[in-house]
Amino acid sequence: MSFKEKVIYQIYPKSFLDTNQDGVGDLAGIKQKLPYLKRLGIDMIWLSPIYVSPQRDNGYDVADYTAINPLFGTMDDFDELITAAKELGMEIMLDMVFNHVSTEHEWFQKALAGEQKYQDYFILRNEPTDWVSKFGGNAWAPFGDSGKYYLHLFDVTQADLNWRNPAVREELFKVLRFWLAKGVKGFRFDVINLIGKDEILADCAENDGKPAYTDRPINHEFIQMMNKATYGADPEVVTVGEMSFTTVENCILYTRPDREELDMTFNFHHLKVDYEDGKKWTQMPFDFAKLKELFHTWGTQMSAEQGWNALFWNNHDQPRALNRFVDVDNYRVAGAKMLASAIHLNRGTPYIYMGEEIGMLDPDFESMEQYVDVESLNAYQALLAEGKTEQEAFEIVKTKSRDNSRIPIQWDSGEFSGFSKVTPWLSLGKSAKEINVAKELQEGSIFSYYQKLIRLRKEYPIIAQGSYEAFLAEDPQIYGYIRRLEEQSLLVLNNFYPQETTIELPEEFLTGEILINNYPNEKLIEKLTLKPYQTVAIYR
Ligand code: TEU
Ligand code: CA
Repeated sequence: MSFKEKVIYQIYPKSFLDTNQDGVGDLAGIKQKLPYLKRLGIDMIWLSPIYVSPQRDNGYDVADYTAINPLFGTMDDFDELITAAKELGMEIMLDMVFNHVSTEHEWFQKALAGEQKYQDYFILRNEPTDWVSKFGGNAWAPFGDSGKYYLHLFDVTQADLNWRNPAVREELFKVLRFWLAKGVKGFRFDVINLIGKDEILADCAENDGKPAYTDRPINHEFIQMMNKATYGADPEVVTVGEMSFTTVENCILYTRPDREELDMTFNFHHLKVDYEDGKKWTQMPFDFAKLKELFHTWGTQMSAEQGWNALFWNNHDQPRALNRFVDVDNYRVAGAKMLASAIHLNRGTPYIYMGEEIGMLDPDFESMEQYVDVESLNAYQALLAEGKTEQEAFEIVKTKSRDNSRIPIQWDSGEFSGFSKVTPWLSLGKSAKEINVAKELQEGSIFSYYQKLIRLRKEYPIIAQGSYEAFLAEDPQIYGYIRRLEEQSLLVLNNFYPQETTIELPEEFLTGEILINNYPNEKLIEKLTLKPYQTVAIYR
C-alpha cells in the first residue's frame, strides 16, 4: 500500500494513556489501545518524541536520540509496541528532531567543556544576528563564558545543529539507521526546512529573520543526502517534513518523486487564517476566503507538479480545529464530519490527531495556572508587556495555546477520564463527561464516520490517485473541489457555516452516487441546498 492510500494517526504520548499511575501517558498505554486504533482503521501511528529529554519543550528538546525516556517506559516496551502494532497491520512513525538538540545532550555538554569537535556541531558566532526566537526573545545566547553566542531558533535549551558539518549529518543518519533496524516504517522530520543555514549569517529585520534561515537552497541538498544515506533504500518507509513558513514552490521540490527528498510535507498556512496581521497571539474569526484560496492553490499546484501534501486540521501545536472553525455549541457533530471529509477525500495523505475521531474540544481552562507550554507562558508575559490586561492576555492564550490539544485523551466519564487513576500532568478538559470514547463508541457517529472515510480511501482509487481542481472557488460558504481519475469524477462539497446555502449541481453529477454525507437521505437535484456544516461527496 503506498503512502497515498494510508491514513496516519498522531499520538502525543504524554497524554494518551497512563498505565503506571504517574499521571503521564506511556508506551504501555499506547500498546493497550492498539485494538481501538485497529478498529478505527488507521495504517500508521506517528509518535511525538519519546526520547530522553529534560522535557523543557515536551520532548522536542532531545538529549539522547536512541534512548527511550523512562517517563514513557523502556526500549523493551518500544520493541513490544512495534511488534504488537505489526501483528495488527499497523506501522510506527517516529518524530526526528534534527534541527536542534537539548543543551543537556552530551554533544552540547562536551562543546561547553571546550571540545572543538563538538563545538563544530553547533552554530557559534562572535556576533549574534538580529533574529528572534520562535518562542519569543533573542535567538542567540551566550555560549558558556567563551564570549561567543550559540543559535537557538526555539527555546534557549534547544541549540541548533550545524548541518554543514559532515560529522553532524553522519551522527543523525546513524540515528535513522538505528530506528530503521528496529522496524520503524515512518519518520516525521521536525522543522526540517530550517536545517540549512547559510555559511555567512546576516541580520534580517523582516519577519523576525525567518527568510534568512528558512528553505535555504542547501536545505534540499541536505535532505537528498539524508534520503540517499538512510530511508531512500526502503520504499516502504514513509517520510513527512514539517515545514515552517514555507512556500508551495519549495514543497513541490521537497516532495516531487524524482527529487528523492521526502514523500510529503506539512505546511501551516491554512491554520493561520485566524491570525490578525499574521500574528498568532491575536483573536479574530477565521478568514474563509483565505482558507479556500490556500487549499485551492496548494491542491492545484501540487496536483499539477506531482507534489504531495500531508493533510491535517489538528496536531500537538494547534488548538482544536473544531473550536476554530465550527459553532460547536450547536453543530459539533456535523462540523466534525465536514472538516473530516474536507481533507480525507482530498489529494494528499490525511492525518488524524488523537481525540479528533471523537470530536474532542479545547479544554476551556479557567486560569493561566493550568497552562504549562513554554510557548504559551512566554506569550502571556509578552502580551502583558505590550499592555494587555491579565484577562485580555489570558483570553488570547486560551484561544491559541498549544496546551489546547495536549490535554489527556477522554476515554470515559470516570474521575480522570479513564486516562489515569491519579491527577494527570495537565488538567482534563471541561467536556470530558460528555465527550469521550466510551460514549462515542456507544451512541456517537463521528468515530464511525472516520472509519468510513478511511475505508473509502482504500476502496475508491480516485481518492488516493485522482487529480485536484477547485469548484465554486468564489462561493462565500462552500469549500468544494473535484477529483478526477480517467473517466471517474468525485465532487466534494463542504459548507463551512451554520446557515443553509443552495448551489447549482453540475449536470454530470445529477446521476452520481453519494459516497458519504453527514445528513441523511440526500436527493441529488439541480438546485442542491446544503444544510449547516453539511458535507456531501458525489461520485460518478
Ligand atoms: O513545531 C514547529 C513550529 O514551527 C512550531 O513552533 C509551531 O509553529 C508553533 O508552535 C505554532 O505556534 C515543531 C514541533 O511541532 C513543536 O512542538 C516544537 O515545539 C518545535 O518544532 C521545536 O522543536
Ligand atoms: Ca505513566
